[in-house]
Amino acid sequence: MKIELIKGDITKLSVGAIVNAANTSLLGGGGVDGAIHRAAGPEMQIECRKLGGCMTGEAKITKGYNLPAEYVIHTPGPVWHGGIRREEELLASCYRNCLQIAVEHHIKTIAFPGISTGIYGFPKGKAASVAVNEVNRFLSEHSEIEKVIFVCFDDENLEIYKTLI
Ligand code: AR6
Repeated sequence: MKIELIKGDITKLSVGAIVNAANTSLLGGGGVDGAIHRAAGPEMQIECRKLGGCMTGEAKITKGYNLPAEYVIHTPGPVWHGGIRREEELLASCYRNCLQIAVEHHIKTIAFPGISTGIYGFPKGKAASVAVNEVNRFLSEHSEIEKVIFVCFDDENLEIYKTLI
């Protein structure tokens, strides 16, 4: 099985890359984004500033600096508007683009938080099924990635993912 499920703090993981549920400025914020920037240290924000932001559904990579992870892949997920603004499609594109960047950087292990399921209000069940479907689809077409870890911060998300995997 290439997919693993864990409960915990993504900033503690010693993996090739962790994914940051960012905003389009890429300059940091609350939630997992704040935690990742705090743990990585100020140098990561300096690198982020040079990236010129990122569109929703796309992704950009930086080094991990003081994090145990080698890289951070930053992706702004969609804000949930009730499902009428292509939110599911945009969320799927976040997962796909992060995995594509990982392949391009020869990253073998990548850990995802529940992108958009906090401050951005995406329903957790819908978001988890988009995440699992998109990751499965990508892994079936690309053998380079050895492990994808879904990191659940709370029990509710953990239970949702358990039923899907
Ligand atoms: N490790 C793993 N997961 C976490 C952690 C952590 N340390 N902290 C929170 N989560 P959110 P969004 C989970 O709000 O909804 C920021 O201000 C959390 O429980 O971090 O994509 C950005 O700058 C939830 O399931 O991201 C944007 O403005 C998931 O991570 C905006 O928030 C995502 O919650 C992005 O909102």
